[in-house]
Amino acid sequence: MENKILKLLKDNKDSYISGQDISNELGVSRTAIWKHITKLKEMGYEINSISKKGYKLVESPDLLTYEEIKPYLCTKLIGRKILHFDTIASTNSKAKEIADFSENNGAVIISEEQTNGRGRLGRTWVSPKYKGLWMSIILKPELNPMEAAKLTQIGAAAVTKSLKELNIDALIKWPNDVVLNSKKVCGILTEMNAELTKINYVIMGIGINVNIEENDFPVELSDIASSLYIEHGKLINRQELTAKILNNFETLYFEFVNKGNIKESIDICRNFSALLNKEINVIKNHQVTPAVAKDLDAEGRLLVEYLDGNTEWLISGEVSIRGKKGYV
Ligand code: BTX
Repeated sequence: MENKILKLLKDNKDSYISGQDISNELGVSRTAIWKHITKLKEMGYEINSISKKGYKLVESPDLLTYEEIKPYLCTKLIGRKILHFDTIASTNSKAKEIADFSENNGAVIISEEQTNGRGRLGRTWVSPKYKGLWMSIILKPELNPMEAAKLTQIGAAAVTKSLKELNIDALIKWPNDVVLNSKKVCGILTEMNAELTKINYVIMGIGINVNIEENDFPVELSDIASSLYIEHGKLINRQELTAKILNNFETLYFEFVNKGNIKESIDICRNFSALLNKEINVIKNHQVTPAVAKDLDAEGRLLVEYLDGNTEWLISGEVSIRGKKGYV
């Protein structure tokens, strides 16, 4: 009901709308409307109320709700349903719970804060309140499970393309990080529930350090993590960024699942790779092997050449860059 009232207020943003008109439109009592307006105010909406005139929306808070993202959104499916939370353990975990029991293809879970944000291999993802973008997209593609790893590349391409549109030149650290000035500003966690030949669902979790300030990161991350704000020097509109990512993701994702075409995504990953032609460490089962990153193929695999001249195509995995700078 709050969303319906908000929509009416936004549709009438230059004038007052009376409680009676809202009540007639939505078929609920004026007392109920007053309660919902109070709730909206608690959420941070600034709403003027004048007796005999009604209500007028003065300012909206910086929240990642569907109502606030919608003006920038031009998707058909992805993000047309957004479940917004103020605080949650992990959007990926919530998305899994939802995907287990309902259709919800293309639905997006967003939380202003995660108390147990997850990275790969059980690692932690720091997710402070109101300053990042912590979201998970529920996908139910008709793909062979072997193809699912490519979805991470599509996610990374969508993030990088969106940042370019905001004049932020980020690079992709294959397979699942986006870096800016050699520091990690985004991580992607793709999780799948599948049978041998059929995907039940994929959860694409995207975490972006948007307007985080230096002292929001724990000290142990200060050398490797940064935010768009720290590196770019300007506060970013999180609602616009979220919509851009969903818009770009949908285009690249539909191209792949409907037409089998992943070229644009791979081109973005290759053209904006933080790894290609660099000396890297390939880390497998805690074993670190120096190599050079040579190429990214049409399947999204990374070609590496080891010091003994042997080469290997990596499907996904852990790599770090050797050399002057720590993380990349
Ligand atoms: P990853 O395993 O590649 O990276 C995790 C590592 O990155 C951590 O061990 C830590 O060193 C570092 N790290 C932790 N927090 C941050 C941060 N905010 N910025 C930069 N570096 C950090 C990458 O995993 C995948 C992360 C996905 C996060 C999203 S958020 C929405 C969704 N829900 C959820 O629980 N996870 C995903």
